[in-house]
Amino acid sequence: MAEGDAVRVITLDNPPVNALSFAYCKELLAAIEAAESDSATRAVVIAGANGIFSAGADVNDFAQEPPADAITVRDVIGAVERSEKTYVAAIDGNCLGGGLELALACDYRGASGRSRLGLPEIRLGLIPGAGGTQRLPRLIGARAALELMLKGSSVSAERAVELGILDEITPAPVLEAAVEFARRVADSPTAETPRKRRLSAREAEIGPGVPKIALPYVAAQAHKMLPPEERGGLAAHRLVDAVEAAMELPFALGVAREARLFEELARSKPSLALRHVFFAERELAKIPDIAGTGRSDATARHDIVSAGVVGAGTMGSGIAIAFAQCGIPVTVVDSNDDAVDKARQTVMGMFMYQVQKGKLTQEEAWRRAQAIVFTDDWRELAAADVIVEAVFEDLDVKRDVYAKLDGIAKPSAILATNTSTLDIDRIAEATKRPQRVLGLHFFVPANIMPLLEIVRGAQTSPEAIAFAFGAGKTLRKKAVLSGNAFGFIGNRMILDYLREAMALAEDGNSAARIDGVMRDFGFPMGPFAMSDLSGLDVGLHIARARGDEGKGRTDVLRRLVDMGRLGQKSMAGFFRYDKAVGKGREAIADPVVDEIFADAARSAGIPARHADDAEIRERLLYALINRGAYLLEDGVALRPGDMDIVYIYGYGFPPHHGGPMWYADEVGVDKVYGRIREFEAQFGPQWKPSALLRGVAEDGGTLGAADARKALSHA
Ligand code: 3H9
Repeated sequence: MAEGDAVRVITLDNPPVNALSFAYCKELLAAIEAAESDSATRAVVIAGANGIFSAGADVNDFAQEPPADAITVRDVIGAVERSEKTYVAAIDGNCLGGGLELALACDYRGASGRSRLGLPEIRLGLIPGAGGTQRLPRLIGARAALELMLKGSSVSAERAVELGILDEITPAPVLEAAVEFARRVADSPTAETPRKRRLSAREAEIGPGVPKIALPYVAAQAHKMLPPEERGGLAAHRLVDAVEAAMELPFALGVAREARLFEELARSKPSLALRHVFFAERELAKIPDIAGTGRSDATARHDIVSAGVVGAGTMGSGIAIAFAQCGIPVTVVDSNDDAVDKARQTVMGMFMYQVQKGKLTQEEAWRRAQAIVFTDDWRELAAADVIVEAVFEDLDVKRDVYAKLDGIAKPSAILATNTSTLDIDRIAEATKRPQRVLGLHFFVPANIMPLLEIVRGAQTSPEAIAFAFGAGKTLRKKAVLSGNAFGFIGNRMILDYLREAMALAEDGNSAARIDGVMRDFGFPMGPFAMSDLSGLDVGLHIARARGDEGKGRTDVLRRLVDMGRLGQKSMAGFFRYDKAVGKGREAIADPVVDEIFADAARSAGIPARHADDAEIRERLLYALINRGAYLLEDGVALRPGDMDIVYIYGYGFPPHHGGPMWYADEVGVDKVYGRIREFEAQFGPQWKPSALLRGVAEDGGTLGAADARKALSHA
């Protein structure tokens, strides 16, 4: 199947994911040109090595201006488009972004049943930029194409056939079947299987039964449903523009329009931020001093056969569901019958809800619920590979649990605590195997929130950390390593953020306004609504654990808790809630709370002081950044990107701003540092800037590029 053969196979082979980098596209173009110049070749099959068709263009290439002579995926696709030979895409595995765009330029597309296809560019703040926005609407209609590209998620081969993206699911081996098919088409084309089927030659339709005249209306509707450009919607709006071009313009002009929009987006701040998030996620599991972490090794180590959970409270049942929904049987130990009854209901309720939503079949829901066994017999934990303790947040209670587990768990088991405030080392001391003790800090609700902090104690072994990353992968969580320090990464940083929110409210700026400013920045909720959601009693408990209660400027938090205003769960906290408004989840401003702040401020002698929106935003975000820099300095966090992932997946930080540490770089570390110095002078020592931040600011550098030790040596 090489030179001289009627069907030539070109295999995409650029490990690990056959990314279509400039360098690789040069090779690919040469292979296509060789096929084109071989008169014996009548058909070309494009397939992929490495278990994947292609993950699309190489995202690293967008970081810099392409060299003038760069060969891009557009050039490769252009060559396929111009060819008079038959091109067949033989897809086996993921076929994404530029990879799918290449397949769309082929005349036929077949894929194995395990394949997944999609145009995920929107997740990188981009639009498909190699003809995808022009060919897909011509293939499946503008409406369906837009829906797929706006979601950015991939679809199964089966769904791709239904949508009309694929011609068929090809029986294995895909390549042989594709070669056979290509030979048949090249030798004896029919009306149904002609030699050429260029999508560029077709007209795009909106969708079945929708006349083309409705285009302006459909486009206006689509724009209306999207978030504003400045709040994360930039690429989505450009995508609608590109699809409109597919409907209105001849193919060549549409493709040129798409390319212009793509290049503009590739340089936009949201896309830079989202590409940072993409790579930061892939860095998470790479722990420099731990063999067995990182991509290939971590995947080899997540073989959890069974899990255990101690404590059937909200957290314990959420963690049990998280394991069960990933197919891992789990034993939950609790001797409190009421707690177990409630947990059983929670578990059934959760799986039934998924059935109602059409996400699970009745049988699957039943099977998953059956995978969770409740018992009061601790010995049933003996076989578990990992046991997560989720009992009351009290050191003595937890130490007792660990002493007991030590006598029951098998020697290889990982003993994980879900504490959010306690010292892992003090907990580990209660066992004879501190090297197998670590923190697995889940976020509420544990079965839904995608973040998991893995907390490394002083004696936690590298193997235990590698195992925990494997467990994170199994649980489909973004797992981030944290040092053993109060609040770990996420909660430690949030304390500074909440400190500033409280101080601003004590100055007479309303909670509703402060929350509104942060929502405008892109958070789904502001600091006060977030506190209401997690529970003011929980906040007070953390303040007490830290010995902070009474150290703040006022006692507003305690007053609210004393009044029974515990947050959303009691229908009142910093806001009030009404079952008739947003199902009881919508925060409604409450003048009573403004009065409590005013009264507490009067008692503490705090004068009223208006802060404008910019100050509110800066104080909250720069508090996060300064604390984040301290955590880097102290080695609690490994990389700025790790903290960005914690904030995006755990606290709703808007991804198009890249996370707090990326945002510092976007604003300019010198500027952030300058404002922090001003806040220090104006508000006090809580604003003392981190030495790392100072070093980076003085160097004129970025946190992303900073070597913490180098920057510190300046300080
Ligand atoms: C595009 O196509 C633009 C065009 O429309 C227009 C152009 C003009 N580039 O995720 P993994 C690396 S935009 C560079 O751990 P998995 C990744 O960093 C692109 N590198 O594996 C990692 O490196 P390392 C649109 C990439 O099995 C390694 O590959 N396409 C790319 O869990 C393994 O990745 C996308 O957005 C890339 N495109 O998941 C698809 N993709 O080992 C993005 C991966 O050094 N990719 N890498 O850490 C994915 O969704 C997943 O990587 C995939 C595999 C599902 C493919």
